[in-house]
Formats: sequence, structure tokens, C-alpha cells
Amino acid sequence: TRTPVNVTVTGAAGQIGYALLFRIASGHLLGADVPVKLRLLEIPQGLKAAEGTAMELDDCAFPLLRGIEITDDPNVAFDGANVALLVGARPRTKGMERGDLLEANGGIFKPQGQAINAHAADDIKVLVVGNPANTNALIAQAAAPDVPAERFTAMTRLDHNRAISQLAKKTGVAVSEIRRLTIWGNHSATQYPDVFHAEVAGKNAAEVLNDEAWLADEFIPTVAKRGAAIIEARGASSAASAANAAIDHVHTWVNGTADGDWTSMGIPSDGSYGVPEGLISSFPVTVKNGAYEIVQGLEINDFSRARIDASVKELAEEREAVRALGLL
Ligand code: NAX
Repeated sequence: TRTPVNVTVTGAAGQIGYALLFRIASGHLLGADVPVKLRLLEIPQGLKAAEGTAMELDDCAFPLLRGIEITDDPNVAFDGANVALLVGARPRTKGMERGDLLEANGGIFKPQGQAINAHAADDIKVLVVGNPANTNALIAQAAAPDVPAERFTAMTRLDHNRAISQLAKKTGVAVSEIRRLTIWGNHSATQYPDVFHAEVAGKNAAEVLNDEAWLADEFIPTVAKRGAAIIEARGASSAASAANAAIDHVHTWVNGTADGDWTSMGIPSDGSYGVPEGLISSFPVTVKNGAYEIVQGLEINDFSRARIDASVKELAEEREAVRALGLL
């Protein structure tokens, strides 16, 4: 029998946490044969609700769930962690400037990065979901100098899945017929969903669509502003779809991408495609044996270049801002 994998989830009492924990415990994160131990990190005000969720997890009698520990101490939460899902973050409140937001989140992600550095297992894989996800991942990564930088990733899989769904609808195919879609850049309104290398039922998506105006005026804004549209419709931000994307991201990172396809992950740049080294930016990646690689050699046309550059510029500005705050 396999030893359980330690999975740490921060913000466990939040709405994404509620949608996420049951799927981890039922085997959807790592596989139907992989037992898990859960560590839930919350702030003191969130502990009681996290305990309630843990009671419900118990009540599911999940065969793969081998234990739940709840704590408000990052040093305990990340002790021996193999997978860490950093979901809890400080939301932007009314009147808050970007600098204040970055500083408040630095106060969360720096100590969590330090605790990961000191206590996590050698094979730790980190996914940052809490916004601003790319820059929060950068802060945590910088605080963990003994952990290989590539273990810190940020979630753009929800954007990726949203784009696949929109493209499938527009072209009238099943989502399973869409491959090789890419989200570039920041998980923000500047993100760039790229269909120029994507396939629709085996044909080039841009050629199938043959409609640059639709891309510029409908597709890209619909994907980029989908989070706001969900809030408008549901009265609350994306939770189940965000949890689903977190499951997809880690499942792919552990189990690999399908032959001939790729996915999108926010990862530390190695300088590929002109993205400055070290920025945590979304790229097309393939995954094999638990390690990802950036898809190389894609031709970037002018339409794409301008949009990738704009999103990367925003990431560079965020990095400058957190550097100025002494968070890097
Ligand atoms: P909620 O406000 O429902 O839950 C957040 C939870 O985090 C709360 O229970 C809070 O007590 C806890 N928390 C706060 N600081 C903490 C800390 N220092 N340590 C541990 N726990 C802490 O938010 P929810 O809807 O679950 O969203 C969580 C984060 O995901 C937000 O930052 C949100 O912006 C972000 N999202 C990111 C997405 C992405 O694609 N990358 C999409 C969905 C979502 O908007």
C-alpha cells in the first residue's frame, strides 16, 4: 500500500476550499489509488468553519482520506507537505490601491514561502490560486531559496478551461476536440488566450474561425472578464470552477499532459518567448514524469506579440512594486 501524500490547503474555510477539499479527498487530485492526508491552514477566525468542513469530510467516509489536521500555524501546515494549494489571500477591498493589495498579500505569502522552505517535503509542488496569483507565487518562491524555483506555480488553468469552452461553443465541437490552447501572461484582465496554435477537431483554430475581429472583440474579453461576469450572475466569485481548475492543474503536473496536447501554467520564466527570466508568467507547457517543459518554437505573430508583451509588462511592474516593498 502507498504512503499517503500530504496535501496542504490554505484558505480551507473559504468558498473555493469548500469546493476543493472533497475532490482532493475523493482521489481526483492525485489519482484513484493515492491516499491523502489533508492539512488545512486558516487564520484564527476561519478555524471553526474549517472544523465544520472537516466534520463533513469525515462524514463522507472517503476510503483514500487518511487524516485531517487543522491549524493556523504555517509551520505546522506545511510540515512534510508534498503538495500545497495556496488559496487563502487578501481580497481587494473598496478604495484599496494596488500597492496596498500587494503589501497585504506579501504579509501572507512571504511567511508561507518561508514555512515551505523550512518544513515541506523535498518533492513539494506549490500551486498559488489566491490573487494576485502570479505575484503571490513570486513572493512565496523568493522566500523559499532552498526549494527549486520551478516548484512554485500560479493558476491560469481556469482561464485555459474558460477559453476552451468558449472556443468549443463558437465552433460547434465538443470541448474534447479542442487542443493546444494557450494562456499567456498574468492571471488578470491582461491575460492573452491564444488560439493561433490551437486545434479544433484537428484543424488550426485561427483558420477555422477566420475572424480576427471576433478574437479581439469577443473571445479575448469574454475569457478575460469571465470572473466579473460570474460575480455579476451568481452574486459570488467563481468557486467550483476555480476548485476544478486547481484539481486539473495539479493532476496534470503529477500525471502528465496527453500526447499531442499541452496545457497552461503560470511558471517561473526561463526567458522563453521574450518573457523576462524569473517572472511567473503563463506559458504553454507539456508535462511528463512530474516535470513540465515550455513548448518551444511556436511562431508568435504580431497580434499575439502585442498582447503577450502587454501582460508581461504588467507582471514586470508587479515585480518592481513588490521589490520596492522589500518582499523579494
Ligand atoms: P474566500 O474569501 O471565500 O476564502 C478565502 C479564505 O482564506 C478565507 O476563509 C480566509 O479566512 C482564508 N485566509 C485568509 N488569509 C489567510 C492566511 N493568511 N492563511 C490561511 N488562510 C487565509 O475566497 P475564495 O472565493 O475561496 O477565493 C480565494 C482566492 O482565490 C481569492 O484570492 C480569489 O481572488 C482567488 N481566485 C483565483 C482564481 C484563479 O484563477 N487564479 C480564480 C478564482 C478566485 O477568484
